[in-house]
Amino acid sequence: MERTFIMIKPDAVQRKLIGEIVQRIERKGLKLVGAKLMTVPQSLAETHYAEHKERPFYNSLISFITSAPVFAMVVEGDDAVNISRHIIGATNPSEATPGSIRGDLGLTVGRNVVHGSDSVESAQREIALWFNEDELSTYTAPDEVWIYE
Ligand code: DAT
Ligand code: MG
Repeated sequence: MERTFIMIKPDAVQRKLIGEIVQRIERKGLKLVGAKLMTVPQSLAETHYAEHKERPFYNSLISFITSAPVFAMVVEGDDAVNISRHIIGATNPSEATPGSIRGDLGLTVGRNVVHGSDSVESAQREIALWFNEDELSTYTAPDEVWIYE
């Protein structure tokens, strides 16, 4: 079973969208195995977004992500990385398909509601960065026989 890292960004936490977003993830059939509300330390934000260090939006991205609490999650399911990226939608909400989280809930790229790991390798890196092993739960949910063949 695959795991991915999803983070509800400060804009969506302030807009009281945690429940709406978690509901979409759960209704898809994905399973929460870790979750926490936290204010992001500068060093964690910089490590998380290290690949964007040279981009013009990097400084505003770091100050945004550290400006107010985020809701960090680890989500598990078959093809969880790919499916999560699909339900999150394109990076720019103006291009995100209606029905996706960004397509329905966001308007601008600098306030695009949610983060999701972009590959299995990124997911492994980000999960290890954001969560300790003892913050993650391994369990079987009773509806799984109706979600998986
Ligand atoms: P994603 O979050 O879809 O993986 P990304 O990794 O390319 O997208 O960029 C990380 C975040 O940086 C993105 O969620 C919002 C911000 N960002 C990306 N491109 C941007 C741009 N052109 N202007 C402003 N912010 C941008
Ligand atoms: Mg990315």
